[in-house]
Amino acid sequence: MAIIRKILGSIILFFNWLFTPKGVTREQEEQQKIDVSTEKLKLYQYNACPFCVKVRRAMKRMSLPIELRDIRANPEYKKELEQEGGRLMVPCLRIENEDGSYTWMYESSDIINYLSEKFNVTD
Ligand SMILES: N[C@@H](CCC(=O)N[C@@H](CS)C(=O)NCC(=O)O)C(=O)O
Repeated sequence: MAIIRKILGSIILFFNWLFTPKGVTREQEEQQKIDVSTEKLKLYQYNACPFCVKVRRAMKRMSLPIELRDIRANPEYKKELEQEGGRLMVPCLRIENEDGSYTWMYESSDIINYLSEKFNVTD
């Protein structure tokens, strides 16, 4: 089972690499504002997870440089996700609120919709 998952993961990553989407181009000033705004966002994920690939591709299309937190490579991120997010499921977007608290958003489609609305990009 682990081998099948590994093979499928490699195939997904290969096609993702082959058909890497193009990002939107913005005026430098506008992109800089977005870059600052995305500092409040962290995506908990791992490389070969198909739902994570879906979100990463959307981020690429929208040119959003959101920090990726690989839960397989870093046990601290895994612990944070499970203990603070409440569930060990990826992808999960951690959103830093105005008051410093965090909102943990699960579900790839919800994350993509949130990003499209926040950054005004139709994905
Ligand atoms: N409906 C979810 C599915 C996410 C999902 O199944 N993620 C897998 C990895 S690819 C996972 O974390 N599974 C662990 C679990 O469901 O507890 C989405 O679209 O984000």
